[in-house]
Amino acid sequence: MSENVRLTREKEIAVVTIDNPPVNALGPGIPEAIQAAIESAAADADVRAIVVMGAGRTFIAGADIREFGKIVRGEKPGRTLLPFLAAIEACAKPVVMAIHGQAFGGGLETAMAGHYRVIAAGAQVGQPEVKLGIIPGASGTQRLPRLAGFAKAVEMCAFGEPIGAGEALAAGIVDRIVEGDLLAGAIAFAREIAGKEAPRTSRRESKLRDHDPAIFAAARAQAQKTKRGQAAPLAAIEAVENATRLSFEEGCAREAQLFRECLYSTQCKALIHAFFAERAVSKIPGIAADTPVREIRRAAVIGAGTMGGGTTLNYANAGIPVIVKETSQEALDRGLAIIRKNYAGSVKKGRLAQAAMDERMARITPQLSYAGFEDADIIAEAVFEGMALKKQVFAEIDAIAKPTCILASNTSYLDIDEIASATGRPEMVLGNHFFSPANVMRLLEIVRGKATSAEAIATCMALARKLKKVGVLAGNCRGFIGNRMLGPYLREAQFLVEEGASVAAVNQALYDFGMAMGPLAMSDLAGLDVGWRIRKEFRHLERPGVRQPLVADLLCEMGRFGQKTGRGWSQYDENRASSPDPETEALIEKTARAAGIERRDIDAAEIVDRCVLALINEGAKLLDEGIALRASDIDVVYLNGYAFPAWRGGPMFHADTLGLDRVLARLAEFEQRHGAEFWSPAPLLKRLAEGGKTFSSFDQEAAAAAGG
Ligand code: 3H9
Repeated sequence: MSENVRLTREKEIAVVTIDNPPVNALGPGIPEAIQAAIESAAADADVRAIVVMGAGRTFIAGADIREFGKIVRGEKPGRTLLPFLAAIEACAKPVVMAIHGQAFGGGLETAMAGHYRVIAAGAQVGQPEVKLGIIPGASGTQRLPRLAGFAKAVEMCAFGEPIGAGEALAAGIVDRIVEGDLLAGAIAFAREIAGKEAPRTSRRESKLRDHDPAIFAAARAQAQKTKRGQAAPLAAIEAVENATRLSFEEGCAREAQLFRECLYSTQCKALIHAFFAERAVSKIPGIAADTPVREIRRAAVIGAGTMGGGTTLNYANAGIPVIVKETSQEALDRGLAIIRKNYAGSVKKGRLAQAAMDERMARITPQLSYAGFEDADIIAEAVFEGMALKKQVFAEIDAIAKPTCILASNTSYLDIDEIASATGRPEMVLGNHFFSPANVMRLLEIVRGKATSAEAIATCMALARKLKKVGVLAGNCRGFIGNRMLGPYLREAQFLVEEGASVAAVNQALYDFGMAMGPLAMSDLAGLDVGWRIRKEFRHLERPGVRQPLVADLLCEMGRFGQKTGRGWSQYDENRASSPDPETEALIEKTARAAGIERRDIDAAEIVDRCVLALINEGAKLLDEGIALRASDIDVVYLNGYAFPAWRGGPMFHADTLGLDRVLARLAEFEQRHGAEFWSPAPLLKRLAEGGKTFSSFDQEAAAAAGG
């Protein structure tokens, strides 16, 4: 048949097996080969029904995403899957799709073109295209409402979350769940239906009758809220809604049009970049894919504060027994109460079963001593951010931990090598920097010290996956990748208010850019005392005569730590709703005038450029210094740790979108107006811009040089 599609026989049932690793994507030639196999089986007089399934880990993960960029760049012609799907549906013999792993995107569209679907108990189906900035482009928005009704179809196409086998059965998307051997179950099912008239999804009408307009209005409202700034979810809703008034063929034609509009958008390019960036992070030059990885069976966490508690939750959620240690019973009780409250909240919202909460709580051992630490495979330190304390803790755990135990610090700024110097095993010491709230944010920065072993890094990368995080390797410097870049970003936000922008205007401009919240709102949420403590730690490094933000320290001295004290950059009511704080605004103005800072009107475009270009310029310096391995790693950090808008692809991809020559020109303007100290362009950025290159081309060249 074809290298990637096999046709075999189980007596009167033909079996078509798609074998296109890693995920059976519908790359070039695959749909054609599937169609040829089905047609050949149909032409065989001895065949009564046909089963289609995937080899390996999944059914079909969708269209081949790598092809989209080539189509948009004009390197390949665009193609439609509609004739392929129509041919499956038109098959004279019943076609049973047997789903395991995932039937996603074009995979689910293929499954729905079959006459029946059976599914393995643990499998998922979904139309995740919106996560890539597109919509289902091969009849998904028309077939899904016909099988599952409008409410389910809108939910799946506009928000992209997959559903499990049970939900798919209840919705009418699949016909049977197979427990045990899927192929055997699919063949048994095929024997049952052989000879019966095969239902065609495109001709089903019953579920189309119930089209309450409220479904679409509610979905649009939800998309404006949870997918703010994104075009694809709204296009997906429109495409599904078309099925209320257009024929199947007309609906598909309009869907194809909307699909194309999305495909050629910058948002799609950015989201596809984000997809591959997330998968590139684990490829680390110099660390072979087969580097031995230690299994983390037991963990211990030191500190039950915000980060320690979140880290403890991460381990317990991943099924890893975890000890959490504090220095006083009161702190321990407080930490445990927050953990319990967190789980109870999930139970109340129906996201977690009570039994699962009990199981997770049972994995957590709270205590005041180091008892049991000798059995831990990883010890995660999450004590206050101070070098002296960290070194003391590391010396203590070094004395107790087994030789193979990884010693991880959750420090967000401090020198990993200096921390490691307190131990006799610097090769086992690294940073595991979670982002607050640690049980929610997906980012885990894995910070490599100069002695950290490949094995410790590989183990933490694997651990990140187990904890359902994205692990990104960072070099050792003050703030690593994320927080080092955050420094200039927050600095500019503060300079802008000193120069005359209001706190609300700065927050609003960045919110409108797509950030989950503005920079000063974020500082208020994190707690202004956190930065205050860090500034004190590093005060000796401040250079005399260099401009420093003036107001944050004053707010802290007044006990205004942000949301937790009700006042900070803004003021907060008991429901944490913010409003401008006239006293803070007056303090900013008075302080700025006293320092001789000229006050002026500043528009939103300048606010965004000052903050975002500061971020980008620092990112370029990190790349040049080798702190970040790839520009795309920086994007992954900002998308998963700082809620940078995914549809902009991350700060470095955004810079490429703006054009590095334009970025460079704007940096030069700022340099002239605000001085070279903060605005001299990173040498790498300058080199790339002057060479007509991009951060993406920099990554590609680096990968090629590393042989990847
Ligand atoms: C679509 O279908 C549009 C349609 O409407 C039709 C339009 C005409 N293509 O994630 P993993 C690669 S749009 C190409 O690490 P996991 C991935 O890059 C598509 N490559 O594994 C990685 O490569 P590498 C809609 C793909 O087990 C390797 O496979 N579908 C594709 O954690 C393993 O991936 C989606 O959006 C693809 N479609 O998760 C599904 N998918 O090893 C996207 C994966 O070189 N995929 N790769 O780094 C996923 O959600 C996950 O990959 C999946 C497996 C759950 C399938």
